[in-house]
Amino acid sequence: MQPYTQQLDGIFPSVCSLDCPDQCGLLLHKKDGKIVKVQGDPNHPVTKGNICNKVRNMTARLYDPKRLQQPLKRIGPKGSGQFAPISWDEAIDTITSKWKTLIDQHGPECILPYSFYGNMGNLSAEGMDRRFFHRLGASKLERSICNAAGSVGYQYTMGGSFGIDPEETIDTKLFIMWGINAVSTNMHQVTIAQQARKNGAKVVVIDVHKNQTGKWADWFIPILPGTDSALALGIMHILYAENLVDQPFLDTYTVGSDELREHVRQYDPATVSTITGIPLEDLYTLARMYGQTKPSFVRIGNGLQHHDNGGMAVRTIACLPALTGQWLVKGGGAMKGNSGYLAFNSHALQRPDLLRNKATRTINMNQIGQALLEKEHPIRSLFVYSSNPALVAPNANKVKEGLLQEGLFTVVHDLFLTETAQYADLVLPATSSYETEDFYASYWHNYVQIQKPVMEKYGESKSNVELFKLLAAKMGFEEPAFQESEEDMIRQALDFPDNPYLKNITYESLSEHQYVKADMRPLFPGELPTPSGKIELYSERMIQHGYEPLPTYKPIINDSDLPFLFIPAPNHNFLNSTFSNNEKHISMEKEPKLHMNKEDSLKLGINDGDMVRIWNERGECVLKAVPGDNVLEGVLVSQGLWQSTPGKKQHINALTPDRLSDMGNGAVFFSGRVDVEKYCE
Ligand SMILES: Nc1nc2c(c(=O)[nH]1)N[C@H]1C(S)=C(S)[C@@H](COP(=O)(O)OP(=O)(O)OC[C@H]3O[C@@H](n4cnc5c(=O)[nH]c(N)nc54)[C@H](O)[C@@H]3O)O[C@H]1N2
Ligand SMILES: Nc1nc2c(c(=O)[nH]1)N[C@H]1C(S)=C(S)[C@@H](COP(=O)(O)OP(=O)(O)OC[C@H]3O[C@@H](n4cnc5c(=O)[nH]c(N)nc54)[C@H](O)[C@@H]3O)O[C@H]1N2
Ligand code: SF4
Ligand SMILES: [Mo]
Repeated sequence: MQPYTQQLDGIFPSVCSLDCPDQCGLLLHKKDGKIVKVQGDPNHPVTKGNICNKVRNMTARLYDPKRLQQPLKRIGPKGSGQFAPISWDEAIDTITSKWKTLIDQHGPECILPYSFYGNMGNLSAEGMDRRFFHRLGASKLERSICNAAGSVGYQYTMGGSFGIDPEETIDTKLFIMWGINAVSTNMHQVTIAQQARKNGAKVVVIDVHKNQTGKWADWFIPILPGTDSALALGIMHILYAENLVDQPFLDTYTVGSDELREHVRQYDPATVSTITGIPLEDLYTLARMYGQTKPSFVRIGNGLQHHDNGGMAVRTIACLPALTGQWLVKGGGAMKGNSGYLAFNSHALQRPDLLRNKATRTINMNQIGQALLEKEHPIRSLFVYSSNPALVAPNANKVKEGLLQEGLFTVVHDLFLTETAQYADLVLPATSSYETEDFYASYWHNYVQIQKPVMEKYGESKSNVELFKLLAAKMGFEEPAFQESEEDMIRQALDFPDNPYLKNITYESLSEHQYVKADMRPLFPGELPTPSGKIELYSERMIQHGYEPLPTYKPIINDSDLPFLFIPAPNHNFLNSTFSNNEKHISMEKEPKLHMNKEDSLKLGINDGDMVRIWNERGECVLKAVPGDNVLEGVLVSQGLWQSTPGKKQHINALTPDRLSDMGNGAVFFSGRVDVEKYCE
């Protein structure tokens, strides 16, 4: 068969490459060689032809006139956004000769890659790039901006990223959507819950903001930010006190139930109600509902773990299903993320052995601003791809200051001249995921999918794999690892007998079927990858790592005396900063807003639609106020990562703290304090 790229017309299978749990199956419609329509694949077993508006409008991004077609070099002052086109030869020559000099003078650790999952394809996100930077001996990046705290927390309880199969939640009777804005961020979980609802299921949403998901719920429970572990401990208190626990399950499958029973006595409902802001009656109703409904499913979101205490919050909530024995019932249990089932051979893909045991330093991506400003052993070159740190990283003014340093040689590989690329010395055009071969493993629905290139490479753009091969060749790296094809790499990654769930997933089965499911089996009866093989309500390992062995509530850090907690969450029509530079998507989202409680707005003389200034010691923003009942007093919520626009102060991360969470060195975007006032020009 002709490769898809050479067929000018037709409908071709694809997969959504965005960092979204749903990882939809897609169909790309081509006419005269151009993709004219992006549609959901109706045959995909989970996503079933439904896709979000963002991706339905993807062609506007693919062929956006602003999309990069050629390499660019800076011709004005740093950050001025003035660039001139150059050839790929000149670009690769410039980078490699600069790096050779830097390595001779300062060693390879003065070079830092910065990347994340702008394209979830595993070859793009953690393939040839990792091989290259390992071989180079560059500083390593700790990629903990997203789910690090929660993953580590969940792991202490459950041993790894293993939750229930979302397809089974069709049988669930009680959904607790906890710190997840699923209508915007996991829409197919909402679709499944809707179907379960027809069979009598109830949906409870626990969030600091009554957003679209809260409005969709049968019962919305507003909670004060960063107090979720206290709520979970209060529920446990009531479950034990009212004998709503499943003792046979606890005896067989858990460690530490007796210790936990004693420990949660201190989290009496009155205390928990004060901490969380949840009325006493509601606390009892929720705990009893949870204790009496089977199967129930707790979908643990990413929002609640972007706090100082986020790891412990997830660790604590993950204990709940064990107390009532949910795990033995189809549709019962919890999920934070399911990446454990589809774990592949990342050693073969990333080749850390190419580092040859050199101990290189590691830099946390959440503290990139600070790292760039470090005077001792400074970072002298930053290579950014598949991420947009100037917009997405916390404490943005510091990031900007770092990027503006004259001595820093910055290269950005992206589809657009992003906020970060504005500060670059060289900008390289990247292909979209539809232009290159890759494989995708969902962290929610347990299917692996393959992408074969569908459209010709746009302009002179190159994929991540191609780019790092070119760089390797020019650096003189001769290892076979830098010669391998996409197909070779996919085969190596899937060759992983350590993970029995991957059994049926091969290059052949993917090429034939487009999506193949993990060989799923129930977690229980069975052994978990915890030290005891059981659910660890009490964890010895946590003591070794310096934590309390039992789930515990610790308040978030008060980082100033300012009166409001600020929650700058994602929005519906962007994906992190992706789409924030496409007119179509901006028009769907309109403008950045600030949600506040109407009592607070009354006290401050702020009316609906007023422009308000929010600020703290890190920075300031000016947004449009939306007073109402959607947040509790003392809480402010914005949505979306809006790009800097002349005359507007809407760079949300100018306000966010860059300290690290209790576990996994994660980001704490939602634990910062601010003040707010009516804005006068
Ligand atoms: N449309 C859209 N979809 C996306 C993304 C996007 O930007 N836009 N981003 C993608 C990515 S990378 C990720 S990680 C996921 C994130 O998606 P989610 O898992 O939904 O996480 P967030 O949207 O960050 O936050 C979820 C909710 O947590 C709430 N929250 C904040 N603090 C607290 C708290 O202390 N307690 C509780 N209970 N709730 C709290 C916020 O108000 C928000 O409604 O979505 C992915 N999908
Ligand atoms: N205030 C606040 N800040 C946040 C969050 C929040 O909730 N609130 N969420 C955080 C979270 S959970 C996350 S995951 C991060 C995400 O932060 P990032 O990983 O930086 O995600 P994006 O903003 O989507 O940027 C991805 C970039 O990759 C580019 N790209 C796409 N495909 C490719 C490719 O194949 N090759 C190359 N070279 N580039 C490509 C896109 O054009 C885009 O510019 O943001 C974090 N920042
Ligand atoms: S962003 Fe999420 S919901 Fe939208 S098409 Fe991609 S995977 Fe599906
Ligand atoms: Mo994320």
